[in-house]
Amino acid sequence: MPRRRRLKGTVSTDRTQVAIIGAGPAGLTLGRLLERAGIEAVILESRDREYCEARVRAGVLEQGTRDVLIEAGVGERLQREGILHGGIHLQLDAERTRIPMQELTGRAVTIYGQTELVKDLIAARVQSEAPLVFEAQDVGIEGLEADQPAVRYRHGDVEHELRADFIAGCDGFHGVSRESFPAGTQQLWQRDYPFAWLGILAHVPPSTDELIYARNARGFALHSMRSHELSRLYLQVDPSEDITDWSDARIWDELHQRLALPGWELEEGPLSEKSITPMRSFVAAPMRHRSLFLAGDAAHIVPPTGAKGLNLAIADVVRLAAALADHYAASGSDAALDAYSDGCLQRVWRAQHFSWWMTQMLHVDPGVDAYGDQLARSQLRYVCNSKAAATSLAENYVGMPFYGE
Ligand code: RFL
Ligand code: PHB
Repeated sequence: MPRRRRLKGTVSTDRTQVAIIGAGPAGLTLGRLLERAGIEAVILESRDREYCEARVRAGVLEQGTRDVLIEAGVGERLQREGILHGGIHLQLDAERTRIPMQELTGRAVTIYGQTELVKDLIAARVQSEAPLVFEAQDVGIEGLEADQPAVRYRHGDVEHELRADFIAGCDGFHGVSRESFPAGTQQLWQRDYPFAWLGILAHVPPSTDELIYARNARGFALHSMRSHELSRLYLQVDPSEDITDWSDARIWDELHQRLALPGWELEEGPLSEKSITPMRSFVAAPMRHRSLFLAGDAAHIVPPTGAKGLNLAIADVVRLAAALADHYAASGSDAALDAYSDGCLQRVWRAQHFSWWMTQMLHVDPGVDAYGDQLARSQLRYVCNSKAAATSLAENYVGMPFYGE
């Protein structure tokens, strides 16, 4: 735990119904859903607004996620600028196959950057003047065991104590909320992968209509996009790679080799973002301890190959908001709060399996023997050639119906 600096005498005490830690997709969406339900909440975020709005991460929204955002009144730009995709391309060596997801499942995904989504949610909260504190420092949770939960933080020179009925830990994988569970109250599952993703944003129209997930002997590559003008591409690299060793020319050369297809050209453009992200699977359960509820990356991480992380975060908070609404309703039932963790975890484990499965099928694992390599290639070929296998992939990719749908 970080040491809290006590400042001479200035402790400001506030009260709210739900204290939300973290203004990522989970915290901001929860704040919005609670606001619509007439439940008070304060969102505390350690970073500044510019940083939160600039973080480049996810880009694929499940239909359930899209529907929730529209329903919550923050989907206006998403509907205007988001690009609906009814399929993805899977490529093995120089063979590319379209998986017609919408045809197979009746559902589609929307391409819309997490950055844009976060901007929309922040703008909506600022407009409604609901409390959102950026640069909240040394955030810590107290009073859980005594059922008098409070979040302590420092803002500028003032120490704050925010008392709440409930605390929502939406502070991502490196946040403080999960650490506030007493020792021994959570079970953890984790798997690290022997590869990472090098991601770029390229200012060039995408060379493809729909995403391309490609595997060849050199490794995995993904051609995604953010708009009709902006491409997002990824390369599988060793986790020990240093981004400074990857010149723009080297990245494009590798992308050309991994995405190569006779008669198809990958267009190059200037890069504005370049980073390497390690890949990990992680689950912490239960997702609740007394009045503290975890949501999103604070409780679970998936490798991005299945495009599930952001969508899981939204699915969690939809369930949490509904459960809190039940609690505060005149009838006052806590059944949904009690069922929160188990309910979330069913979806979480499905997404865990799907993300792992996509990852091992599409990446070249340096630790796997030649036999294992052939199994992964055979699985990919099967998905490309069997309607039953393709339907299973598509059903997971577009996402299961949301709670309450
Ligand atoms: P976030 O987004 O990490 O937000 C947590 C927020 O909490 C703040 N925070 C604190 N605030 C106060 N006090 C503290 N002590 C705090 N500690 C942290 C942080 O500053 C931050 O603002 O978690 P959240 O809201 O759960 O959202 C999860 C998603 O961001 C994540 O799952 C996705 O980005 C994962 N992901 C993808 N998900 C998809 O569904 N589709 C995709 O296509 C997809 N692509 C991706 C991805 C993640 C990637 N990276 C970089 C890991 C692609 C990549 C490359
Ligand atoms: C992205 O556009 O950032 C993206 C798309 C699909 C994935 C992961 C990331 O599976």
